[in-house]
Amino acid sequence: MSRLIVVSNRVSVAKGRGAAGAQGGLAVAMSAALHRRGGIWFGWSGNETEHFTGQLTMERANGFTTATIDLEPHDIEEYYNGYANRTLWPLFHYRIDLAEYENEFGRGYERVNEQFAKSLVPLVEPDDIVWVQDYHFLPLGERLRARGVRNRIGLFLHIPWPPTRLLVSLPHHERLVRAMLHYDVVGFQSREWLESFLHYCRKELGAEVDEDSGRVRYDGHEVIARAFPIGIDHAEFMALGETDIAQRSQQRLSDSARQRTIAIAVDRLDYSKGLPERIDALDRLFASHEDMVNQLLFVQIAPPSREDVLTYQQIRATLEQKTGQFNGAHSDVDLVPIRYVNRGFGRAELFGFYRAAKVGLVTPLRDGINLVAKEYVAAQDPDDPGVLVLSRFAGAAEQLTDALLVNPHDGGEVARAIWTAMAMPLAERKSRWEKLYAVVRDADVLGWADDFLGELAAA
Ligand code: ADQ
Repeated sequence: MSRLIVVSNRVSVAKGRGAAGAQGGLAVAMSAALHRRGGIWFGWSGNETEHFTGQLTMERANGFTTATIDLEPHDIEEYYNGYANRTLWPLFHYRIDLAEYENEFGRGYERVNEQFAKSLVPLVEPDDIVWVQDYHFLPLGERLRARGVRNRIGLFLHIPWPPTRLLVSLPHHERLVRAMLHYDVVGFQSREWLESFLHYCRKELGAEVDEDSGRVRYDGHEVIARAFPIGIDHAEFMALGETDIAQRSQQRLSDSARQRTIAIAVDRLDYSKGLPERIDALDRLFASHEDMVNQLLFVQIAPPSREDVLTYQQIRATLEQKTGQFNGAHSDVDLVPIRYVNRGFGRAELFGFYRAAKVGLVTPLRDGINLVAKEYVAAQDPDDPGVLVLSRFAGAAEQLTDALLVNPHDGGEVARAIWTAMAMPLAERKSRWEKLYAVVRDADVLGWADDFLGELAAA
C-alpha cells in the first residue's frame, strides 16, 4: 500500500483515535483514518515564529507521524484569520454579507500555500499519496505540481461549495478554481455541493464536464469530482458508550432535568450553525404552548471558536444576550429552560449527553455535512431512541432522510418539529431511528477514507 500524507491546516494535538477533548469534525475524521493506515499528517503547529524557516517538527503518536511548521504572525492573520475564515468560510456558507474581500488576505493565502508546498516537497516519496484537506489549501495541488510533484494528489472539501452566482462575487474566483483542477480527485460532502462545483466549471471556465462520471477536462488537465459524504468513527464512538464516563454523564444530565424532556444541541460557536435562529424557534414553541417550562429543558453546548475574528465575537454576544432574554422571559423560580454551556467536553461525556436527550436539534443554516447529527443518532438507546430534528441545509440531510427535516430559517416550522418530536410515539421513533442508524453505521469515516483513497489510487 502506498504511504499516505494528509495535509490540513491544523494537526490534531489530541492523542489520536478515541482521544477525549473538543476537536472539530475534521480532526476527528483524520485521526481515525491515519490511526488505521499510518502515514504522515502535515500542517501548521498552531505556533508563531518571527521568521518562517519551514523547519519541520516531527513527532510520532498512535501509529502515525505528525510533521508541523510554525507560521509568522502576519501570515496567520492574512491566511488563516483573513482569507480562510473571513473570506472563504462565510462565502462558502452562502454569507456574502459577511465575506471580506481584502487583497492582503488573498496574497497571504497564496504565500502560505507556497510555504506549505515548499516545506512538504522534501517529505514526499515517489509512491506516496497526498491527501489535502479543506478550503485552506484549494491551490496547494497546483503549487506542488509547480515544484515537480507527480504523485497522486487529492483534495477533500469539508464545507459546502457555493452556488456559481455567489462564488463569482469573489475577486479572482477563476484563478482559485483553475488551481483546483491540478488535483487528481476533488471530493465534496454532498451531491448538492458537487453539482454547484460542476456548474461553475462548465459555465464560468467553459470546461468539458461529464455529469455522470464527474470528470472535468480543462486546459490539458483532468480531474474527477465526486461526492464522498463523511461519517463518524462508528466503532470508536460506540465503544465510548460502554464507558463509565458516558453512563455517568447520561445519568447526571437526566437526573438534573427533573422529569422534563431534554433537547440537546452541540455546535462550535459559529454563525453557520443557526444558534440564534434556534433560540427564536424555541421562543415560538414556548409562546404557543402553555407550561413548556415544566416540559422541556434545552441544553446548548457551544464551545467558542475563532475568537480572533470579529463576526465570531458578535455571534457569541448575540447568543448570550438571546439566552439571557429567553431565560428571563420563560424561567420559573425553580426551573430554567435553557442551559447554555460555553465549553468543550470529552467525547464519552458527549455520548452520555446525547443519549439522555430525547430530541437532537441540528439546525445549521448551512453545513458541509454535520457530524453531530450522526453522533446523536449513534448514541441513542435502540429500545427508546430520541428524535433528530435536522436542517435540510446540512449535507447530512441527503443521507438522513428519516429525521424530521426542517428549514432552520422558519422558526414556526422548527417549533412544530420540536413539538412533534416530543410527542412522537415509541413505534415511530424506533422505525425512524433504525433507518437513520443503518446509514450512520454503514457509511462511517473509515469507509469514507477508503472510498476517497480508492478513487485517488484509480485516478
Ligand atoms: P465542524 O464545523 O467543526 O466541521 P461538525 O461536523 O458538527 O462541525 O463536527 C463537530 C465535531 O466537534 C463533532 O465531532 C462534535 O462532537 C465535536 N464537538 C463539537 N462541540 C463539542 C464540544 N462542546 N465538546 C466536544 N466536542 C465537540 C467541519 C464542517 C462540517 C463537517 C466536518 C467534517 O463544517 O460540516 O461535518 O468538518 O467534515
